[in-house]
Amino acid sequence: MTGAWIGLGANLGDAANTVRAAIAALDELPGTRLTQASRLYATPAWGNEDQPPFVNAVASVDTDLPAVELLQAMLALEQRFGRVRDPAVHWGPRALDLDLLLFGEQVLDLPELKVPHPYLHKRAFVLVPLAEIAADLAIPGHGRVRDAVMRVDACGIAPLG
Ligand code: PH2
Ligand code: MG
Ligand code: MG
Repeated sequence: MTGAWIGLGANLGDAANTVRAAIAALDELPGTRLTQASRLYATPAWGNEDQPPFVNAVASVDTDLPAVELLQAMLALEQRFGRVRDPAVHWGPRALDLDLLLFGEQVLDLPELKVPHPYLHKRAFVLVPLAEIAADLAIPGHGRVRDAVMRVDACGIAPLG
């Protein structure tokens, strides 16, 4: 059994409802139990800024799945919630994005999966919800979440009212 941390994001369609439903769906994955979920946050688009704001959240699960199988199950969930990938647009708008942020204390560098997520420590839209539920959590190579969140610009990020 491994404790894993998953970032959720959406900025197409009814993003808040999609993120809520996706959090619930994590609990239905094989061998997997939802353990915690942050509130939902409205966040300005980061990286590719020319798109609508996002709804973001972070959840944790306990899972019997190996990391790559959990990732595959997450990608299948994205599709179920209407994700269409446009290879021409990097970091473009999406109906649902599920990112595997941390998988226990494992460090993985596979073609299809890097853990910790390579941008985790740079993204306020992940660190703010993560700090809400796991401020003491260590990010391998980057210290604790509570310290990492102080180093990013959280301007414009607010819990959904
Ligand atoms: N996801 C991205 C790129 N930019 N910005 C916000 N606010 N939230 C996201 O989830 C997000 C983003 C690529 O996955
Ligand atoms: Mg992402
Ligand atoms: Mg993704």
